[in-house]
Amino acid sequence: MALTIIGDALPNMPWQDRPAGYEGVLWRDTRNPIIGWNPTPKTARIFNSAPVPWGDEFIGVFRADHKDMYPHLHVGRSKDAVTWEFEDEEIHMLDEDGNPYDSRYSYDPRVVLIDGVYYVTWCTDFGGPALGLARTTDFKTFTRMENICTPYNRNGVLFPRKINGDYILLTRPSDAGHTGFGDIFMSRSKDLVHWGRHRRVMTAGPVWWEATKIGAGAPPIETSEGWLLFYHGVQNTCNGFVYSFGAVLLDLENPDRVLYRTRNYLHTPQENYETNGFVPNVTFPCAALHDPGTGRIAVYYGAADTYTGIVYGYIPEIIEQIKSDSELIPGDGEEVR
Ligand code: BMA
Repeated sequence: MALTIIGDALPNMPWQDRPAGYEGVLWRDTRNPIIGWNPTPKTARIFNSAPVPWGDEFIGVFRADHKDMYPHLHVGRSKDAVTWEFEDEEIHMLDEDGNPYDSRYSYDPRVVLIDGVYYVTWCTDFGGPALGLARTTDFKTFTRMENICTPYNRNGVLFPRKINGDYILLTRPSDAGHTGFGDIFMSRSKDLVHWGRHRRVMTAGPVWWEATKIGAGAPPIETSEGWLLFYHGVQNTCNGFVYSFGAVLLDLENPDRVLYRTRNYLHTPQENYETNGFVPNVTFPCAALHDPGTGRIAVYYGAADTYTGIVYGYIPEIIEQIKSDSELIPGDGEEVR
């Protein structure tokens, strides 16, 4: 049966063909890193970020670490999703009553469009890292909603549509520091305020590249084979954490069930801008652009907590790779409460 990929046509998404002789299903943009050091006067590094289509162009919410090292969220705009212009001033949010509601720090945003509204999830300071939620329709005014959860949690990723009347969210409970553990969980909500029916979706390990902890990456992409989710996996080495990424297919109706899971990573730090920087050996996906007609996908990832890179691939090939290289681990495919 032919694969169906859901989503709006995006023929203007960035693209480069697979390099001759390259066998992997994800290949790097030759212009990587597309964002380098000191991208604006106030900011030192922009990485772990979330572009989305915006009319014929692109817009996004970007993680920018300032020169006092605090991370904040900034708006960026681009005609081609490769060359970006950023606002030097961070996003200042308002609460539902129109009062200022900023966070001491904000990082690792994900953006998803649901029923005409863009929702931003990110790691916010709530007496410790927790998940924040805001909505916007114009990327000028951001209305901050109730925080999704209490500390400690990171990597909040919303699905792009409700399933059986529920908003669906992936999270990764953590600790206050650099967290030496972590599984991916799922919660449901009718109103984006009250979350419940929590389930464990995936556990870390035992394969070494993802043995220490895992976290959801880009918002899942709906296909007839299941929800395609890119996620990061961390290995602890004698030289510190190494962040790679892989992918899974989740059940369409019950996305807490893993159908297939790559045994081998799909991407790992290898190029200089991935292995050297503020935090070496980190590749951290937070967004993907895709064009259903051609099956093309561009995954955006932070590199070494310093740069932003893009890798390209074809969704049908990635799905084939996930299925042919799949190894489920205990709990995958079952309902885990
Ligand atoms: C995680 C998050 C990410 C970061 C990664 C590697 O815990 O803080 O923002 O990219 O560590 O430093």
